[in-house]
Amino acid sequence: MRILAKNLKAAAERGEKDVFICGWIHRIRELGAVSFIVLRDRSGLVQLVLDKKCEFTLESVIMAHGEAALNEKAPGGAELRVTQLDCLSRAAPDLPFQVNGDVTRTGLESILDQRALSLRNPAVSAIFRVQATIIEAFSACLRENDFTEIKTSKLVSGGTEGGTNLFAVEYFDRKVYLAQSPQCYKQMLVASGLERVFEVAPAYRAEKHDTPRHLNEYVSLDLEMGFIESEKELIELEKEILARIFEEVARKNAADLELWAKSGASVPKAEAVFNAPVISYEQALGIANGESAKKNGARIFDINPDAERYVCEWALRETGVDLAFVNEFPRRHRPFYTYPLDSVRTMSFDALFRGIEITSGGRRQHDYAAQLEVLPHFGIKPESMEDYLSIFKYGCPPHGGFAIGLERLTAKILGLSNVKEASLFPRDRRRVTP
Ligand code: AMO
Repeated sequence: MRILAKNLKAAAERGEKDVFICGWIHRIRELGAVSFIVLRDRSGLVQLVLDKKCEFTLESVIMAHGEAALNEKAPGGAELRVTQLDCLSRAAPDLPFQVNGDVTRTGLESILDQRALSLRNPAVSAIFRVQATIIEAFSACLRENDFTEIKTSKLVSGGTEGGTNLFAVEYFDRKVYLAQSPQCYKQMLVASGLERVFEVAPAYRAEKHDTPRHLNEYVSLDLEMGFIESEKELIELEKEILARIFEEVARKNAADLELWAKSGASVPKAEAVFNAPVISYEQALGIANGESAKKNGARIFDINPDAERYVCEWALRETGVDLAFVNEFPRRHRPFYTYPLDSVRTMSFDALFRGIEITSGGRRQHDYAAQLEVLPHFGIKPESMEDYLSIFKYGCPPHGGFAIGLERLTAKILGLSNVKEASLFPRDRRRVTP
């Protein structure tokens, strides 16, 4: 039976004489009459020793039989002394991407243009193993808290997060749009009686700018829950979720974090997450201006990317974790569905992690009359949102929720400099392939 690279050492310790292993040729080194082949499979790298020249090209898919032997110098502490080597699929010799190279020295465009090959690089695939753990931990934590997983349509009739950034889609004889978020649907499903829901799905933003923090299609980790009084309960829930995600990544992805160690890959400890500061928008502005003044920086009037960075630097210094929750955003900065705290402030929050906003959320307006009154101030005609509004008309509990950007969280855990690296097939203004 086929064994994986990571299990070869155990096979060697058991003295197994006929081991069978399959994978891609990652590297070949010839030393006199002996070839050392590094084979790569989904579990990692392993050394094969062949007592002749290797006639196959890099990235060919091979199948090897042989004897497992301990060797401290080999990756993983063992090697396979090959008795039979077969090629399952021969790779053309003109590889357009150096799969076994150092991707931190490779240009982003080349990594993305050659996605099918760049994903074979262990550091690149590590990004998506970490991402899978994030999704799994997010979902597991919510299921344990009695949330129901939902999947909502991505074809919608209008915007939710500020009307302009929408991709139009031809839909038979009319125009519809790609959903900017599942906002209205998740609220509807709370009101439907499910009470607690979560969704992991793509969200679309037709933003024209090209920045290291924006994608036109990103994965949103969304949740919504009924019967809350304020955003503070949501912040506590997000701390629980983040602590769980970090714990699981530390446990399951230690080797993947190691591959990005030079970029600063790490996860905060759970205790640190629970101690992360919660500060108001006004306090955050004060902190950001204080930090900016120390560096002779410009005055900051809003929680912009500079402010996000400064607040995280401050949080790291003060509490040992570069995570902070900023609440009580002014009305003018939040969408129509946000619940007011008073005439100026709202029960909303952002989570800032390692210098970037990873989450937005808050309590929602659930009062029908109040929501009707607010809509025109956002340039929205109530008639255009009848389905959504009917949830408030016919009995909706106080509720709220938030969304975490998957790629931003992944990038910040691993120390990636551009969020596109954390998207399998990123979409930006120019890129729609591969
Ligand atoms: P918001 O628009 O702030 O809120 O998005 C929530 C989180 O999603 C991520 N994000 C993005 N990531 C990459 N590229 C983008 N263009 C992009 N836009 C957003 C960020 C951000 O913090 N409906 C609300 C959430 C809620 O209140 O429940 C919403 O979508 O990490």
